Amino acid sequence: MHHELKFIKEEVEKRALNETDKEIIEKSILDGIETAWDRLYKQQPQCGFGLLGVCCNRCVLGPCRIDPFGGEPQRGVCGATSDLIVARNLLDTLATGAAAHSDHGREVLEVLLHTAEGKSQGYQITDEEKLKAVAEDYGIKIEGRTKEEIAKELAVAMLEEFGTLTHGIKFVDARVPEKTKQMWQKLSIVPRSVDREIVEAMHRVQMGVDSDYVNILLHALRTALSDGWGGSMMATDCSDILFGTPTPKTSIFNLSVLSKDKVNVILHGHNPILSEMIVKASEDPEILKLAEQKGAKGINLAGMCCTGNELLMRKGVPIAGTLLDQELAIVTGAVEAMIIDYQCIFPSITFTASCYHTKVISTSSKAKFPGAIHMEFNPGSAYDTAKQILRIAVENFPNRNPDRVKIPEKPMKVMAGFSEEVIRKALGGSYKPLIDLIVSGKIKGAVGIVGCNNPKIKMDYGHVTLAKELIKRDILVVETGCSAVACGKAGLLQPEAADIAGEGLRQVCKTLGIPPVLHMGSCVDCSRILVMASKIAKELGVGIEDLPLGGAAPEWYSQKAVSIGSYFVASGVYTVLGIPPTVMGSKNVVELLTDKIKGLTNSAFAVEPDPLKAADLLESEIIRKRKALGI
Ligand code: XCC
Ligand code: SF4
Repeated sequence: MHHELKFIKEEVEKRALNETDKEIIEKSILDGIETAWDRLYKQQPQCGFGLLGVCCNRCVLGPCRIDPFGGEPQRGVCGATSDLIVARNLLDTLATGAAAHSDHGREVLEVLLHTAEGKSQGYQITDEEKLKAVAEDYGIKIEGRTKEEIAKELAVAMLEEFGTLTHGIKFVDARVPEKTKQMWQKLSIVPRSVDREIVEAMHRVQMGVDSDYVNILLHALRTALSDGWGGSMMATDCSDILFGTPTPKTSIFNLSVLSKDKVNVILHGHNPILSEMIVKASEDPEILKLAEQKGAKGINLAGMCCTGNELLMRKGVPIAGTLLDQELAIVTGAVEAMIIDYQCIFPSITFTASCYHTKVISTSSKAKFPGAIHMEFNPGSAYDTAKQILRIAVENFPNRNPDRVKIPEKPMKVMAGFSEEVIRKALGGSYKPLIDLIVSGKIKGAVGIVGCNNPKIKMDYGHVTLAKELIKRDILVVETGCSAVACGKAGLLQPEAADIAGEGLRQVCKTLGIPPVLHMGSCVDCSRILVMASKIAKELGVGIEDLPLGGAAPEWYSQKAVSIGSYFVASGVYTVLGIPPTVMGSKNVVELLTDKIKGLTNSAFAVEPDPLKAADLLESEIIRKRKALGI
C-alpha cells in the first residue's frame, strides 16, 4: 500500500504542474478512472512511421509507408516519395483545422443573419460600434440604416465570402498591411475564399493531383490564411457584434471554481452561440426556483476550453480548465451536467461521466457522442432549449453523491478580456505609446503563446515556463486558448504577476494596472493578435513580417493548431512548436518550413520542446527584427 501511494504521487507529479489538477488526477487514479494519460501510456510505443509522417492511407493501392532509414521501400505504390507523403499529410491536417475554425465562424454568421432578420430567439446585436466598424471594412453603407439592416448585409457578405467568385476575402484587403500583402502576392498565396482553399486542399491530396511538395506547402499557407484572416476573424468579429467586444474583467480559474452547494454546469467546446444562451437562461427565475426545490443554492456555470474563454472574455464566467481538465472535472464528482458543442471534446467523456452522476449533453447535429443526451440547438428556439438543458442539470443535482465529491480549495484570480479594441483604447486610441516603449527597449517585443495541452508534456509546464521566461526578458506575452487558461491557473494573468517581469515591462504593467500576460480570447481569437499586429505595422509603415514578434505553441495537439501556426508564419511571425509536427520523415519539408521559408515570409517554424530554449529562440528572433528596424 505504501509503495502504491508513492507510485501514485510520482505519477501525479509527472502529469501536471498545477496543485488543483494534481489533487484530482490522484482521485482519478484512486477511483480507477482511465484518462488521456493512461490511454497515451497504452499507445506506447506510438507508430514510428506515423510520428515521422511517412505513412499514407489515402487510397487502397496502399496503405503505404516509407523506410525512414533510407532502405526499401522509398516510394508508395503510386510512386509517392516521403516528401510528397509528408507534405500531403500536413496539408490534409491543416485543412481540417482551417475547416473547423471556419465552419464555427459560419455558424456564428448564420445566427447574426437570423438575428438581423428577427428569426432567432434570445439573441440581439449587442455591439453596434463594432458592427459599424466591421461594416466599413466591407464597404457597407451605414448612414440612415438600422443596425439590423447593416447586420443583415454584413452577414450575407461574409457568408458569401466562404465561396466567393467575384472578389477575395475583404478582411485581407481592409486589414493586411500593404507590404505583407505584396509578399503573399509574390508567392501566389493570397486566399481567394474560405471554402475554396479547403476544398482545393482536399482536391490536391487526392492521389495523382499535386505531387510537388513545395507547391503543396504553399497551398497549405494559403489555406491557413483563409482561416486566420477569413473564417476565424469572422467568427471573432461577429461574436463580438452579437455578444459584445470583450473588456477587462476579473474572474477565477481552475477546478476549485466548482461549487459545493450549487448545480455545477460545465460549458465545453468552442462556439459561444449556445453557451451565451445558457448564461442567460441560468438567471431565469423558473430555473432558479427549480434549483432551490432540488436543494441547490443556485446554478454555477464554469467554462472549459474555448467555450470557456469566450464566456470569460465577455461575461467573466469562471473557467474550470483546459483540454486535459475535461475528464478531471467529471472526476470531482461535483458536475451535474457537461454541455458540449464541438471541437476538443474527448470521445471518452461520456464513458467517464457514466462512472459518476454527470450528464453529458450534446447540442450540435455535427457532433454527437454515444452515451450523451442530445438536445439539438437551433437559433430559432435557443432560449427554450437552453432552459430545457439547464432543467436536466438541475434535476440531476440530488443524484450527486457527497461521499464521492472532491473539490480543490484555492481558485486563482485572473484578469482577462483584452480585445484588440480595449488594448488600443487603453493606449489612447493608437499604438504610438506601445511603439515608443518598444523603440525605447522597455518592451523588447511581443510573443503570442497559443494552443492546447498535450499529455506528452507535463500539463501547463510548457506554457507557464515559457511565459515566465519571456516576461522576465521584457517581452510582452499575449495568449489565447488553453495556453491562456494554463497561465491563468498559474497566476500569470493578474497585475501582480508583473513583479516577476523584467524591469521595463514591470514598470509598464504597473503604470497601466495590467498583467504582463494578456488573455486575448479563444483559439479563433488568434485573429485578434493578427489585427493588433497589422495595426501596429500600419502605424509604422512596415509589414507584419518586420515587427519584433513571435509565436509559440508549447503543448499543441490539434489540427487547428497547425492552421494557426501556419497563418502566423505566413503572416511573418516566427513560431516555435513544443511538440514536433509529423513531418520529420521528410528532410526537404523540414528544411523548407524551418529554414528556406525565411526568404519568403521573413519567418519560419522551429521545434523546441524545452521552453527555456524556446525563449532563447524567440528572443534572438525579436532582436534580429529590432536590428533590421534600426532600433
Ligand atoms: Fe484548447 Fe481551443 Fe487547443 Fe482545443 S484547440 S485544446 S487550445 S480548446 Ni482550439
Ligand atoms: Fe500509397 Fe500513393 Fe495510395 Fe498513398 S496515395 S496509399 S502512397 S498508393
